[in-house]
Amino acid sequence: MRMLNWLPEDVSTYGKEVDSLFYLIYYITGIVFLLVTVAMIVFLIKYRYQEGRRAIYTHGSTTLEIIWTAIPAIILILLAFKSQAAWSHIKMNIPPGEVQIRVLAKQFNWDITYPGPDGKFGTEDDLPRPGDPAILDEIHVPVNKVVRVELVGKDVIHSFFLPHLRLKQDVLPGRTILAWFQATKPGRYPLPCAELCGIGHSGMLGSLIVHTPEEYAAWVKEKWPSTEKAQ
Ligand SMILES: [Cu+2]
Repeated sequence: MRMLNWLPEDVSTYGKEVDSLFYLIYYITGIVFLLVTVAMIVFLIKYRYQEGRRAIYTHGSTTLEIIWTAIPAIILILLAFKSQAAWSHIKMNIPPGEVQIRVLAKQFNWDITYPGPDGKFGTEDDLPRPGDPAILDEIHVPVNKVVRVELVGKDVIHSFFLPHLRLKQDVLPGRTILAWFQATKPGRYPLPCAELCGIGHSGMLGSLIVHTPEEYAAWVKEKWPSTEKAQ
């Protein structure tokens, strides 16, 4: 089964919840696909043209129809119940977050704002500072900390996608949508836009840089040199 394991590396605290659901659905559909294919090949051979055999007409079978309707319906209901817990954990109960970032999605960049050491947006220590150029397509976060992301859309619908963090969230103009993640491994991970948003969509690719605690402290010190204490 390892050969079927083609998802990107999971570096998210809730990655296993998402992956186990994905693989459950993947195996169910895979088994059904095999059964249907085998049945089709068997029927092709068994009912092929034979000299002197007459075709028969059948109205079908009510019992069989009930069975093949009921089984998928039951599977669907079980999957709905099983995915509810993950949905509620990842999408409904957004934790306050030890680190905050705001991401403005626009054609065709991720425009990042950091709240600075006070953890509040709209204050003097925000980055970028007034007059500074925008910070585009690079998000710096520490490993093992809950990161809360405020997603704001400027023009059209975009989708904030961190495949290694198992997070995908649409970003809509005129709305602030909250998301969160907690990375378990330092590294640089791609941040593509997952919603076709215009001519430059394929170039709308940022990076998430997950730092070790030491690296992150150094990064914070570089950005906010005057503050002693930083988050
Ligand atoms: Cu986009």
